[in-house]
Amino acid sequence: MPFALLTRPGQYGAAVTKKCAAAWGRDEMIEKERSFKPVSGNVMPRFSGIATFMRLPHVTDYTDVDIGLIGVPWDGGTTNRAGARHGPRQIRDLSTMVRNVHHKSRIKPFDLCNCADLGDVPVNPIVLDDPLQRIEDFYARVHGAGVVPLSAGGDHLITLPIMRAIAKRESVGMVHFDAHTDTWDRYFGDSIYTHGTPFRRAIEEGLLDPKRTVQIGIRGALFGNADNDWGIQQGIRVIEIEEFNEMGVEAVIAEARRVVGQGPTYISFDVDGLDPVYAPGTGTPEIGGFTTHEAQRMIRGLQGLNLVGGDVVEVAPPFDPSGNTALVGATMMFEILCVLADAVAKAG
Ligand SMILES: [Mn+2]
Repeated sequence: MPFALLTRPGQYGAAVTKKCAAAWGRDEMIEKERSFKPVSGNVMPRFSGIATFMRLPHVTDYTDVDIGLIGVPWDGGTTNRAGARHGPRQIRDLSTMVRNVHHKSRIKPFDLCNCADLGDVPVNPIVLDDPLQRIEDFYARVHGAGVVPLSAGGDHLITLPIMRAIAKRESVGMVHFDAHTDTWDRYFGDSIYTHGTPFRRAIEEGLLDPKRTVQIGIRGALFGNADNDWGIQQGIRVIEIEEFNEMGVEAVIAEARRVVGQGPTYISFDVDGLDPVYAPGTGTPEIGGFTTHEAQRMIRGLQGLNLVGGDVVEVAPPFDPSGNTALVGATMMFEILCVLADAVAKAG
């Protein structure tokens, strides 16, 4: 095994559970089956232990895993302010704030599905082609094992090799939260792989169905009109922030659901879709974005869709000494996890 096993399913087992239940009488303590469950903050304090996503067991054997939480610490596609390579580690740290039950939907993702931290993709920070292949290979193994991926980037280019691994046989639709369309063509002459181009490449490669894609929160100055017009010409439903504000959250949810329909759908959440007052720690901030709570409501509104994976990208800790952007990223991962676990459980 390439990695040490940090925590094992069932490591904090029935004996500990019963003892703690007797001491505190808490409901979550008397669950019989602790495999693939987060370590309770009432067994091991939330600030302690080795940080994994949402305090889940870290596994390298994917047997019995339904949803895999994966870090992709790579920002080699970044065209301006690098730093998202540091995202997964700080998101793991801040994800210890997450608990087990969604307060609004009452979804219990860790009861619905076996969730685990599958670790980080062992990327190469020096070059471009090699890490794209490494990411694709990692996700091909995950997908081949029947595990649904929920990822933490990394810059937005990571979504392209993820789609290469999971959407080869059947293209996916996408609900895409972002300030930018990421369907631009090329940078610096002939560079076709950057964090501003993943979805043009994914459409060209037949991985992403533009007619089942909705982009929400788009804004910011362009290099040229073609930056945004190309995607619209392909059939993408682009909801710029001005239209978002005119429509309101409920109408945007209805429109997103109409666009993606019941086909397989991926959720991609770029934290720069949020206003930078909520997420300053990102490489390409654009003012005038949606709020954290609007984002939470929109993700919750995707419950019941045929969801096949998701990611939260562009958290760049060096630009946010407070760490709040990573907390936002971790919380958006939990929001996505809840609707994803609901979908995976119903798909059986
Ligand atoms: Mn993006």
